[in-house]
Amino acid sequence: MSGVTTMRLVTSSRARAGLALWVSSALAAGLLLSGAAARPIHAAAEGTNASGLVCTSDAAGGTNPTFNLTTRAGYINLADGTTAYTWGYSEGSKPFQHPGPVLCVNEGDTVTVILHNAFTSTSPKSAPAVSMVFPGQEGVTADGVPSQPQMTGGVMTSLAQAAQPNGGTVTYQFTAASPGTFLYESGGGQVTSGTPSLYSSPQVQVRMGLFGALIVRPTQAFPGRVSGAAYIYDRADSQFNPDTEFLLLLSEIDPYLNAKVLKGTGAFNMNTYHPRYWLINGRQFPDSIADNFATWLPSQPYGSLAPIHPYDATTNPLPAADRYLSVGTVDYPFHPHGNNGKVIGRDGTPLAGPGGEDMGFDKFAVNVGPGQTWDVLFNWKDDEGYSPSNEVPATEPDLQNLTIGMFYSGSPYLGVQADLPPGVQTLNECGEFYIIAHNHALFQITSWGVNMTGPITYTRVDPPLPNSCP
Ligand SMILES: [Cu+2]
Repeated sequence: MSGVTTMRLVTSSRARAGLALWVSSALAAGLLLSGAAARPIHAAAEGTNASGLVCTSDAAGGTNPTFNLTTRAGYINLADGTTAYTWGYSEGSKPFQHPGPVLCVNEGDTVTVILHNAFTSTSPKSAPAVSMVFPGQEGVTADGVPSQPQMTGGVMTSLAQAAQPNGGTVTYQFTAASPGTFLYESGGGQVTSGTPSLYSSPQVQVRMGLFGALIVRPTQAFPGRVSGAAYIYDRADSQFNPDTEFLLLLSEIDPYLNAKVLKGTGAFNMNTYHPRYWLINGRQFPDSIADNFATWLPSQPYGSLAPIHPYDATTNPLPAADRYLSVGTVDYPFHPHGNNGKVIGRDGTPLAGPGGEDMGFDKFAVNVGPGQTWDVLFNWKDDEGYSPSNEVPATEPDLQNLTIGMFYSGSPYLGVQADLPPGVQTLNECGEFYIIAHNHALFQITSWGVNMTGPITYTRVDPPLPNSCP
């Protein structure tokens, strides 16, 4: 190999100091909102992490959190250049976002969610009542009484007590009894008289975007627990690297339904419902790999790029965590390329035998069904250790016989950058590897027929720390 540059190594203290300086100045300049954010930064606090799970926690930061969620309507960008009229839950008085904030709580917390229905007859025109349900949580109350289906004129019109439009509220409360990954979503809107409308249907309200993720973090003592470490469940074998925790909330859009809801009048036959767009965390590729809070996606704050480092028994022994959730209508067979994940939990339940035996299993494609959540641990191993001194045992074709993609560093070796042919551009910053991860129902990685968009994201394997990655 000619023209190979060696990886620039700096000491870890220098790298950290440099990173800290860069981060503080970048924060001051608002640069973390651009595509040039530093990695790795996954501090789980809203507005600071360029990639990875973004937690919304209780504003006061204490136990027994309270969240104020407000219904909003707005527009999201889709990968074919169009927009979709969508609904969402936003925190407090914040503007419309899609999907709703990721609510992070601790096991045992009494969780209070106050739903404010800000829908009015001007936005959206249908001004429906809206409720919330918390699948997987038991003993949920609404305004102090059991949360339960609501009937109007002998017809069930909502799965829970609903907040009426023009400022109605409902206070839901439950004890987050079990750790894991959960959904929250609309249970529809109870109509006070007459017959249920299209717009009050839970099916339609979830399709319109009234959903989000709820993360319950474990707090129990258990054998092998390391104080301060991160776990998915109350089990030592569910430990993961908290710098590499990722959310993949999968959804879909039928633009005809959204257009009908925007218009706010008339009927829509749900038997003709036919999604044309599929999304991860409310975005489509390539926006899916943009940073959290990318400025050009003001209503779609959450990215899904997954930056990790190679497994190393000493410096990086813990796996990354993927939390998959689906609010779709059909199975989404999601598969990270080149990697099995270890499925350790489903629907907020650890995969364990009656004696606590580890019943987790390796899986290539993660087939996330409607309403399901899957907790998956994974890492990436540089098993062969290929480097310029341990060359790939195959002759690389001449540059003029190659078509080089935009994520290629010019070298097959992790952490190495090399010459590229004239005119070839690269987004590869430090010899990192990009490995695609996508919905394997290939017709779903489209946007109304525009191919290679939709639920596609990437695992980004950076060279081991310390590295020269910006
Ligand atoms: Cu594939």
